[in-house]
Amino acid sequence: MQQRLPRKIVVLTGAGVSRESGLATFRDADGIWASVRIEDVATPEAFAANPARVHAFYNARRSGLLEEVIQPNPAHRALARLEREWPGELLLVTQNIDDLHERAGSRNLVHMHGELLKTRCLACEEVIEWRQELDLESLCPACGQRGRLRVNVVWFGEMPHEMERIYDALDACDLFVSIGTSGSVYPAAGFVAEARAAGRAHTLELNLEPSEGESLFHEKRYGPASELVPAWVEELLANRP
Ligand code: BJW
Repeated sequence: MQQRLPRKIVVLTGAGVSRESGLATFRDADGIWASVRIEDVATPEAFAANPARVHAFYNARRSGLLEEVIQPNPAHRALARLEREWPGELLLVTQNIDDLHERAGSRNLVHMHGELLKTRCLACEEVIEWRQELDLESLCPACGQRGRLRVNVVWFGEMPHEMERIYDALDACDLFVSIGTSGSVYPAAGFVAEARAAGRAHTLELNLEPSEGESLFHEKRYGPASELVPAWVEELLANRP
């Protein structure tokens, strides 16, 4: 495993970590972008042109996420265990908009692409927990305006959340681990280079197959996240100081 024992770890997760919980990835053959066009649902322009279509897309994904059968898998649970038991610092950065990391017990977590179970009011900017459907008449509980709520996710062309906190952690980390992401969407795809740039971080990829940034990782393991992640966490904790 890594050359020296890390103290500060940054873990980046993508859709692959939730695949075995029953949530679709984006770019796999059976992924979301195989049946829906990005430019129809995942840009601010798409929302401006056809908000009803964008609401319908996220309403379906929200109700899917809330189905009883969708639960955290061993990869989510292993990362929560690592946060509880690791004596150093751990920041979990997820590109996922689901809440499976929280349900598994992770707390030091950044949702850089937002959260499906929250809405944001375009009139008053309030971010509110939201588990029901959104439509053109939805009322903002904070300011009382109708039709100004949007799902609190980050679309193409929008700034991901908490970037300063993420880059500070990347610049200081000893170990960067990327799990279940294709490495095709920036800025997340650039995190491995950022973590290496300070000259300190060992970099590890855990994925079903080599990602686009595969050559930038010192170490790579390929297989399902539900197997790779618990095994890696077990190994790391067995060697803890
Ligand atoms: C398994 C598995 C199992 C399967 N076990 N593994 C030209 C060059 C560079 C950049 C740009 C450019 N033109 C435009 C840009 C910027 C643009 C971008 O990156 N475009 C690219 C397409 C080129 N990015 C943006 O616009 C972002 N904002 C931005 O850049 O702001 C400016 C800025 C600059 C610098 C610093 C700071 C800010 C915003 C991006 C928003 C992305 N939004 C989405 C939708 C969110 C809401 C929603 O969910 O609907 O986020 S798109 C979608 O892709 C979603 C995901 O989070 C994201 C990443 O996907 P992910 O997670 O990697 O999924 P997949 O499907 O791609 O991969 C899954 C992987 O899992 C695969 O490898 C499988 O093999 C694996 N897997 N089963 C383990 N069981």
